[in-house]
Amino acid sequence: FTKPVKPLDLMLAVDELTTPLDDEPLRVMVVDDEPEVAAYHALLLEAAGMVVQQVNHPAEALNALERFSPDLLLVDVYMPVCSGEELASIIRQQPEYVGLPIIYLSSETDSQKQLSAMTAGVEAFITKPVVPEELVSAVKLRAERLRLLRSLMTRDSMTGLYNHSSTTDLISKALAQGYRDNTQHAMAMIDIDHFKSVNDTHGHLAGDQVIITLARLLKTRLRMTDIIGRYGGEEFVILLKGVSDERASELIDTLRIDFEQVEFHAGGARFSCTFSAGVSSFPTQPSTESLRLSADQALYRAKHQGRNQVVT
Ligand code: GH3
Ligand code: MG
Ligand code: MG
Ligand code: MG
Repeated sequence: FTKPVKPLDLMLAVDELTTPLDDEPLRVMVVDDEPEVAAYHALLLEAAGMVVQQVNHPAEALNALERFSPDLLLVDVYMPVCSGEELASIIRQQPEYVGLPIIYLSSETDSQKQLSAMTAGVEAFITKPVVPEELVSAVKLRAERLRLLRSLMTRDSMTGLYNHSSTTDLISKALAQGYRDNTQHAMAMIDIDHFKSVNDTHGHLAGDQVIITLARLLKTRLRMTDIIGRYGGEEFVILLKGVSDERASELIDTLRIDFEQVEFHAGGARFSCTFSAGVSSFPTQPSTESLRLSADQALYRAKHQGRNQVVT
């Protein structure tokens, strides 16, 4: 939390922010009835930097999917209990796995059988024994494509932060977990002050730069596990996990002071900006909606009392 950030660094690091792909290793689930074969394929993929989960019984595949949440599924076609084809069509019936890439491993070269597997929702075939580079590149290509698609759907393209709907989804999930673990969380709602006049005076591009810079500040100074979303145009919602509202207010206040000191440049002019914030806490506020409402009311008071302040 106390990582110091020089204002200039904030301005220069924008490229990093707008890259939607994260550096988390790709996750692959290998389903094969033969443990040695699964282990060999896992080894090849792990050597290429991926995280692999092996499953030897198709019946375990669905549960394992939910726990492991892979970016790709590598399935052996011929398994005694249930064929890879059957498994693929069961998985494809679950809405959350509609887009999950599935690659078939098979010694089958019969094109008719391959076609019927394709109909079950399989994306690609790899013939056994695999050529290691072929396996790795086929897996990588499709898993990365899914990552990109997912991030396009959940991230705001200008700042790389979560967009409105994924912010709400993630917060709701965090609250459900919060009930199970009996933990407290705080929500902060941040809104840039007099932003219309920034646009009017310095232009829309300068306004964008301010938004990107604030996003960058939030991303570098908050924890990886905190949920940071661009909720609206110049409005941000943050879920600070495991902290009280007092602690959250202190933290957001240090960010407020840092942001106030950033000097922006536009067409020869120099200017600075401020933000106001409202903070609410869970489980005092028991739902995403009531947290948001309470933070919004606090934000309203912060604006009303003169802006550039954090109110709980
Ligand atoms: P207040 O202190 O009360 O928040 O005043 P404000 O001027 O910031 O008021 P308000 O929140 O209503 O205005 C937000 C403005 O932000 C209006 C809109 O034109 C501008 N805006 C929204 N999204 C963007 C964006 O992506 N880029 C730029 N440059 N401006 C944006
Ligand atoms: Mg087999
Ligand atoms: Mg606003
Ligand atoms: Mg505003």
